[in-house]
Amino acid sequence: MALTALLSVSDKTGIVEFAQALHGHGIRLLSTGGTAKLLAQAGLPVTEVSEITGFPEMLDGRVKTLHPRVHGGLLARRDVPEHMAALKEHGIGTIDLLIINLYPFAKATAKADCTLEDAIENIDIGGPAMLRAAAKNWQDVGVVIDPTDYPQVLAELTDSQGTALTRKTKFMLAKKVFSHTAAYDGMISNYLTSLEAGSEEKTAEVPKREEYPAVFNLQLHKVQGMRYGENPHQSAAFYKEAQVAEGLLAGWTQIQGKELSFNNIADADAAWECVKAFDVPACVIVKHANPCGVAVGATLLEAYEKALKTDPTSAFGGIIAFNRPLDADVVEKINANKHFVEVAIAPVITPAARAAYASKINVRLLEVPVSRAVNALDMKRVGGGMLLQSADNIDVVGELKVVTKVQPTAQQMEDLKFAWTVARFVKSNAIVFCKDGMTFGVGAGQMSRLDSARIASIKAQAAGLSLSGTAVASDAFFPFRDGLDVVVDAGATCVIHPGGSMRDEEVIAAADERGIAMVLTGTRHFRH
Ligand code: 93A
Repeated sequence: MALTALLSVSDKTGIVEFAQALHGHGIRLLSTGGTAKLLAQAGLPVTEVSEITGFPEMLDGRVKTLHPRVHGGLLARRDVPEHMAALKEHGIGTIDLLIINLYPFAKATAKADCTLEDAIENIDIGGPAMLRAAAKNWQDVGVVIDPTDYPQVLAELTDSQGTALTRKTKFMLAKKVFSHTAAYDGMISNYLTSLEAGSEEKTAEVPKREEYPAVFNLQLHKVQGMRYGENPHQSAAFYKEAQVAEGLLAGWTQIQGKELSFNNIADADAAWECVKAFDVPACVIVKHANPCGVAVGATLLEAYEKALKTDPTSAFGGIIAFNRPLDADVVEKINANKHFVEVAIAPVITPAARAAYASKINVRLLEVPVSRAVNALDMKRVGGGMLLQSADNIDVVGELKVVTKVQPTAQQMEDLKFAWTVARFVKSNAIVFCKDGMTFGVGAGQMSRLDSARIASIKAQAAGLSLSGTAVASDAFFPFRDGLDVVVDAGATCVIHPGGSMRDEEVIAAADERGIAMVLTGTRHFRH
């Protein structure tokens, strides 16, 4: 028997072509007002839902499809004789395919002048009800919420001469529906709960959405459960932003190795975000979310060898990221160094590099498409919830101001910019010694800036590196001159930091007294 499809879409892109193809397979078309009109204009035979229900669309379209003749046709189990008998008794036909997209709530509320009334009218009721009904009855109804599924659906209808979708596809489509309706309701709830008490009457005072659109539109989808969390006794799951365009999770491909762990993903993200910040071949080695070696070079091999020198002890068992295609020469060097890494990431891993890594079955190899686009959001876990903010994406080297008598040389300026870029990816308080496109000492995550400075120089010494003539970046201002004295004592000859302390003058005077160059960025890069 011929199938029946109900089409009801707000975004009508591609719907005529899709309906034409359905019609070509002998499928009967049912539709709501606006969609039906469009299909009829295209010459398609279409039955309006109102003809079936015997009710006109009413209440400004608020009630179009909320009727037993629609929901009975979607929800009846074809394998339960009583269900089919009930349909027959009431003259209800089955609906076998449902094609829907909902009122554009996100789009409407993203507009700066959206009033509460506009928002409310953009809450779809009948659409989600039909979607949920069809998805609940997924074994009998194919339900399409995502236009990118149109080709697959049509291909299966072609294969079956317009009679059926595969069970696998129907289940996949149903899962998408519940993710979609959950996110849709989440969005409505986020919007309403964000309104100040009383602002429901004074819609003009509703907070401006354009100031935090990404935060406001946050939608998460569960990708999978994980074997465990940060520690083996913690349970964990892995979620992805629904509209993620950029970042580690946007499109990685795992080439080899065990399943990525919770810590692997967190560290891989830190390494990837840092290595992406460089325009020239770069290598970043991360351990416990902090870079323990960052370098640039004429080639990736040079960058790797330099990055490893910073802290070879910590680099063992770390995560390594590259911003250029990874070839066999680098992998062979990593292997020759007996440098075990948990994860290696690059935009491309060449066949030769894969072959060179093939015997190291525990190393997880990730290919991640590189893009200059930046993550929109940063989230932090706190007891009972999370904090959301726009990501720290500010241009790393904006306006720089030299404040000392000594001017930095061109080479020093290069080193300072490199150090400042790295400091953004080091947990606060961050002190980073650099020279010649390489980190020489990284002090991370200390409660006092002075201790970060001390640790960075101790680590450089332990790695056998001389800090003489290095450039130092500090992620926030020096509150006192003591931190500055530590880095100059260690050998630094120029320093970059945001400035902005009450004691800037005292710190600048100390820099002049010590005869070093100091550059202020005006931008702080705390990272917790
Ligand atoms: O106002 S509703 O919540 N009431 C309904 O009964 C209903 N049925 C379908 N909105 C309803 N829809 C939605 O109308 C669909 O989800 C779709 O977004 C839109 C399509 O309307 P039209 O075909 O008239 O353009």
